[in-house]
Amino acid sequence: MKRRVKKLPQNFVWGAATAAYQVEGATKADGKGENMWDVYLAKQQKFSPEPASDFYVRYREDLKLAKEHGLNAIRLSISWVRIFPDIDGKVNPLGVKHYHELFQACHEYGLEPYVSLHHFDSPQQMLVEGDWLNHKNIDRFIRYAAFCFQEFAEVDNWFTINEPISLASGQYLGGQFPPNLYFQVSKAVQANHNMLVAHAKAVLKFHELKTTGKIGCIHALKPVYPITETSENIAAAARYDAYNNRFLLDGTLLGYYRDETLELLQQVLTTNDATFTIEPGELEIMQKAAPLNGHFGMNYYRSEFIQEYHGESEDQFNSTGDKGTSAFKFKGVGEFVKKAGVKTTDWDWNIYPQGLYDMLLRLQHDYPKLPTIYLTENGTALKEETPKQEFEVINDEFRIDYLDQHVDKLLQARKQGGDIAGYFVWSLQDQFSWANGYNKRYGLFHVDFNDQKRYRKQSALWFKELGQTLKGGTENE
Ligand code: BGP
Repeated sequence: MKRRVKKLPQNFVWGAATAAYQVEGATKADGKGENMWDVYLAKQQKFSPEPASDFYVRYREDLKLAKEHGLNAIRLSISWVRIFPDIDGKVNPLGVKHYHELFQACHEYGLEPYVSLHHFDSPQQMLVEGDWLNHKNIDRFIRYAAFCFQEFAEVDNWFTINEPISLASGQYLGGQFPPNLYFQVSKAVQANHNMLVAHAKAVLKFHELKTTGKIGCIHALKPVYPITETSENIAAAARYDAYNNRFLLDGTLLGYYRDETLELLQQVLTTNDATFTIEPGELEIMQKAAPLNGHFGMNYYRSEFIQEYHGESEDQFNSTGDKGTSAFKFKGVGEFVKKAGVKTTDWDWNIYPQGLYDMLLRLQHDYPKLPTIYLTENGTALKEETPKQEFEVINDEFRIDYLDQHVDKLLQARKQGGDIAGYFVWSLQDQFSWANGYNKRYGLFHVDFNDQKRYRKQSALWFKELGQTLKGGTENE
């Protein structure tokens, strides 16, 4: 098939992403405490976080593969409960040692670590006490963050929280994430706001401690388009956009919510009998932190097409990969619909690279003081069989085409002047997917979850080929 991207820009960060809970396994090793997923998955009895990709033990093998396939960076997250098994208690030296060794290995393999503090994995005690809805948990997060900033001086690139919107919506709208609540809109919006406050406080702490390096937040941005250009559908798109994108972007990058953002969000709140509160002093903190963001992570997988909707809310989640089984209807906000000509994955995610381009341009337009951007996650899931032969390379042409289209759009946006410094594919190796288990595979490397053998996919070779263009390469195009 024809490839669009031929060359990467010089000094481009070319990496792959992981998240602690999705790869590590070893959920009871070395004195680790319980996080909310340990408890929820044990109760749910459907998916197990063990063995995941056994990365806690096999990280060297995966880092070596990454290095051999042209990568120069990796996204990792620290598991909070490995550092503080008791959220208010003492530091666990074994957890600390593990991450020092992991970061050191990254450097040995020439992979720059980009490290998140929180990737969906709140400690269980934090969940019991209201997770991000409780301000006490923000203070606990800052204690943990401050410890990491001081301890892990070998890390230069930090992110605070991964995808507040996905966490809040999974917890309080769709109910796929613990505590599994359904369309509790007040909670969802409040949790988002509180995570932005937590992010801002962590940024201020980072600077107060004179930590070297850069810090930022990661948002999952989902462009939303009216299915047809009627005024009703345009309004539906604007409301969903305010809930999903604009509120979070304003809060992070401006440090306040623009009037129009709040007006649109208020429409969402009003129809859903919902409210949220900004505590005194929070906006000052957010405003102080906004210009101190050293970089910004954007995760992009899909766009949505929407039409107006006034019925009851409903979220049918496709966790199995049975195409066409999902539905999302948000009362007074809108209903997701499919657009003719736009292909979807088996999990019903629209494949729409143009959305990435549009969003990258919009970021530059709406947030002129935007720091350096990384595309911190992008990729597509496939169901894949484990090869019969040891050295067989899995044919994932569908994935290569997806990645090629998206990297191409990213480079086009960069050409328009965007300071877009890197790309991280989701994911490095096949991993445990929170609400989908193990058959939703994203990796450049296939993992046989029975014996933990790794197999290459063609996409890893494609990645390598482009990675090689970085050496002494000139500007793309
Ligand atoms: C992002 C998360 C990742 C990862 C990815 C794929 O939202 O940051 O942790 O899971 O999406 O999502 P899923 O595994 O649900 O398909």
